[in-house]
Amino acid sequence: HPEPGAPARSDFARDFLWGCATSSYQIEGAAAEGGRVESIWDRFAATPGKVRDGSSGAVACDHYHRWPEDMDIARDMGLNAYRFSIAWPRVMPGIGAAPNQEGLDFYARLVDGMLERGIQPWATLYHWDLPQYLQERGGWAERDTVQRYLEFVDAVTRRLGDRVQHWITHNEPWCTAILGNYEGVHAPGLADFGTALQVCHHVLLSHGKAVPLIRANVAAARVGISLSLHPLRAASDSAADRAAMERHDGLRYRWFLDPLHGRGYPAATLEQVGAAAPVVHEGDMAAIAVATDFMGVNYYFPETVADAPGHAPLDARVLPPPAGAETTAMGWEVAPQGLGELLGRIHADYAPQELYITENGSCYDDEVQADGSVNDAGRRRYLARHLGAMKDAIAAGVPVKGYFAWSLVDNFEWAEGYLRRFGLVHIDYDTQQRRLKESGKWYRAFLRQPD
Ligand code: GBH
Repeated sequence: HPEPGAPARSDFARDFLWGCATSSYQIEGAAAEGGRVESIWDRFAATPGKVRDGSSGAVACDHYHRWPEDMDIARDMGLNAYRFSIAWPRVMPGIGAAPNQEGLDFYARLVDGMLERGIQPWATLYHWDLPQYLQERGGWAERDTVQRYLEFVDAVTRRLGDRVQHWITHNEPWCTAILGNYEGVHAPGLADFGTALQVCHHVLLSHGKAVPLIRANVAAARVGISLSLHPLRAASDSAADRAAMERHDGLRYRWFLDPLHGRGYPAATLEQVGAAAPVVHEGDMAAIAVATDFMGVNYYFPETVADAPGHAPLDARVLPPPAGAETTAMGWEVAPQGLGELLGRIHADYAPQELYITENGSCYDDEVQADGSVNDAGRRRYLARHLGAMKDAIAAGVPVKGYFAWSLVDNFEWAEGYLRRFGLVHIDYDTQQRRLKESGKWYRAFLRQPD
């Protein structure tokens, strides 16, 4: 199935990375095996009303046991990189306890499995599964959690540093902070803006302090962070909507990118958040501004922002997609040009040496046909068009060096449970059967083109 206007692999550099991404809690299952302890997501999912279908990641894709099959699929698709995350509760069973060797062994086997298949491992160190025992002590709102994170990172990078060169300290700190601690729609399900900003500060600080630690443990380490970002539009040309967009931008984009690039928290936003501003110790901002090797960008859709007096915290509101816009089953707008806009802006504002699309993907209500095929034409087209937008961004001078589709397999979509599918590979949750969707076949064909 050719996609009209889609680029060819040969339009990209020979050493360009082509991958898929996943995260531990969303795919592993085996929640009570291998010495793993409870995470905040186990607790949150067990709380009635938090996950839409009442499900959890207890079994998920059973990747913990089925990873060889999953890595075979990744190799057969032609991926040369794979982004996964490491579950802190598998590695650190308690405060003061020694690292759990069984947990580390699992990731060592997984990484060796990738290397044997010619797949470069990209390890994310935090994709939202904080040990519950740390949440009992205040979680990320507590400064001590930074220290606990560093112990975890130390254990992991000592064990895997001889075979994993690429490390992502955090996945989407905005989600950790705001969805988890202000909107309360993700674990730990809190709803306090000051807590959320303190969480955010400690997450950024833990990133900054982890970078030199990773470099100390890993020869030729390449370290970065992945942010969830949206290009923004104002709902109208009115001064009020444009000002609302600026306020939203201050918290959604600059609150992360400015401190990571040595500019501190944006002054206007600091003023707007008032008493909710985080406690910052001397030296914190310098630690956060540590030089990294790349910026990871997770892009899904653009946001339209309107002035909304009284809409906490910043009198601004994100509107649904414009009437007539093409959307996915999540209701998210399909806007490939938004990826180009976003990349161009980051490049213009901060010029990171290298950029990677560490997530990009779409959700559709996929159904297995009688012949076993899954015809996800929408996702195939989404993928093809976003690769096209990425090609254009590179031609315009943005140093994008790799692309990871979200996701390798359907998985536990957080508060949406198993109702939402993002995989290039379909999972039958009754049988755990894997089936390459049409989108996955398209990606495979794209990757098999002569480069
Ligand atoms: C990613 O987050 C995650 O890293 C990944 O684990 C997840 O499975 C994947 O996307 C698909 O969702 O949430 O109502 O406030 C994407 C994060 C989703 C963050 C949309 C902002 C805005 C709407 N973004 N979200 S809402």
